[in-house]
Amino acid sequence: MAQEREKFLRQQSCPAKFSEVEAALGKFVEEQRQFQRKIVLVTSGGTAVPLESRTVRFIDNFSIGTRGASSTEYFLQEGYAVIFLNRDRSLKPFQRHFSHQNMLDLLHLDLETNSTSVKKEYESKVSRIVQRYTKCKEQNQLLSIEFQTLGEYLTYLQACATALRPLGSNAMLYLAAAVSDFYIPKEQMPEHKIQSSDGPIQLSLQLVPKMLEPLVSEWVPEAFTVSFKLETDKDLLVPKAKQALEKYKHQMVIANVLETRKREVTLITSQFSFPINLTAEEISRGVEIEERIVQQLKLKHCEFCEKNIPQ
Ligand code: 9Z3
Repeated sequence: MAQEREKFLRQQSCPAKFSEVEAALGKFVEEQRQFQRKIVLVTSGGTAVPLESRTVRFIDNFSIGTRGASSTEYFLQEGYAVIFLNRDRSLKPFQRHFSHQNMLDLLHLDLETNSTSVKKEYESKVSRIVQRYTKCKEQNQLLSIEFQTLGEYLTYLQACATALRPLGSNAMLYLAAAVSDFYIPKEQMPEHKIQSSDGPIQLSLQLVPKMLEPLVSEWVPEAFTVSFKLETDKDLLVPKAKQALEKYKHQMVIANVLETRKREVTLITSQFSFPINLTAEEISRGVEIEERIVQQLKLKHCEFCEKNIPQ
């Protein structure tokens, strides 16, 4: 198993910006340690699996990174520094509130002076978001790292986890990215674009080695690690989540079903199962389930730190 994992990681080409990212990570972690801030690594979005070396096509998944981007905002609000390892073109913290389309709806044009301003009814919401964003920038609380492919994601995941190691129990990992279970090994991948004139294609995908195992046992063993379990069959969800917890021996699995993930999740540890459900009224008021998740995690992480004095 360990050999397979190492082979897989070795096979991945080093992301173009790897050295730059590694240096930024080291600097960020050191700065946050000086401020005695806890750091959470939030992973977010889907991982693309290339079909060709010079990639035109890839296999992707549904995730647009709502969970990761919104959780990041709530972690920042709770005083954490955040390393946001996210898929390119997925949702970003703060920016997500201003999609291209709703930007125009937010603005009022004064025809006399030809100037624009935020419409009255949106003023308080917009200023709240801008205030939080400004505070997080001023305090240098957020480091964003982008990936596109599965290989880039796993390479950066290892680098981020390793950089967090000196923090001991003050580090949290919140693994919300939707990680592909299947990939095409380099030696089986055509270099050039697959030609449709060659007829239908048959793909043979290999299993991606599970990186949660070395992450928990080697890369960052003292951290508070939270993974997500996603299923479409709700009867499988809790047993699978418990299985993952037993297998990888980390601190928590957050179980969610694809269709209901924005209103229902269950936090599962070796001691308890804690459901979080939003009511229809809360949803209509714009409450986000990530706010509740982050509140619970902050408490659990504090208890964890008290039991495991950081270095
Ligand atoms: C999740 O389960 C996330 O909650 C979602 C968030 C991807 C559903 P969105 O980006 O969705 O807000 O649209 N993430 C983890 C999914 C995953 O790949 N889990 C693996 C598994 O279930 C284990 S690490 O086997």
